[in-house]
Amino acid sequence: MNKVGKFMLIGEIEAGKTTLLNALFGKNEVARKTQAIEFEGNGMDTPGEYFCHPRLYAALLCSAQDMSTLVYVHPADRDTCRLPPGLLDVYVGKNVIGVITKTDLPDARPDAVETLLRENGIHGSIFRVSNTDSGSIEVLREVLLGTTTLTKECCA
Ligand SMILES: Nc1nc2c(ncn2[C@@H]2O[C@H](COP(=O)(O)OP(=O)(O)O)[C@@H](O)[C@H]2O)c(=O)[nH]1
Ligand SMILES: [Mg+2]
Repeated sequence: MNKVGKFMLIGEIEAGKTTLLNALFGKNEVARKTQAIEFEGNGMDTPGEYFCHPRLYAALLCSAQDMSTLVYVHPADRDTCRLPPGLLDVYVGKNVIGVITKTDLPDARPDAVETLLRENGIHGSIFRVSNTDSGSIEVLREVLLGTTTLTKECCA
């Protein structure tokens, strides 16, 4: 069993990372474009660029060093995944979980996205959220901000 501890949100630009972090911490502000790493409580937000450009992977991995949990964020309406194979498995012993955002969109396909995430190496729990559904945020808040312990399947 692994504690969530500090967690880091990673994923492509516009995946909904900043909106999610704000919602988790009850901040009602509209997400600005994330230009640098930002902290909120035990959570870390990262710019999508870190994830999209191979030359910036080092920055991402460096920031991930102190984190116990890596949270890969992917929108429900995007059916491609640019997660570089093995990137999240670099550190042994971290929890690697997935969050599918924007499930409220009319063209959301969360089942297909969940399959995509599994194919791309997200072995741990996968949560589905929408910022229009406070219940979905509450479930994730319990996991990331609460005292829940993740099961072994979440460990890379
Ligand atoms: N419909 C919908 N839009 C969302 C949701 N979460 C985020 N967005 C929108 O998606 C866009 C990108 O969000 P942002 O949090 O900045 O993404 P980031 O680049 O991953 O940090 C913004 O216009 C958000 O308002 C959601 O659950 N549903
Ligand atoms: Mg952002």
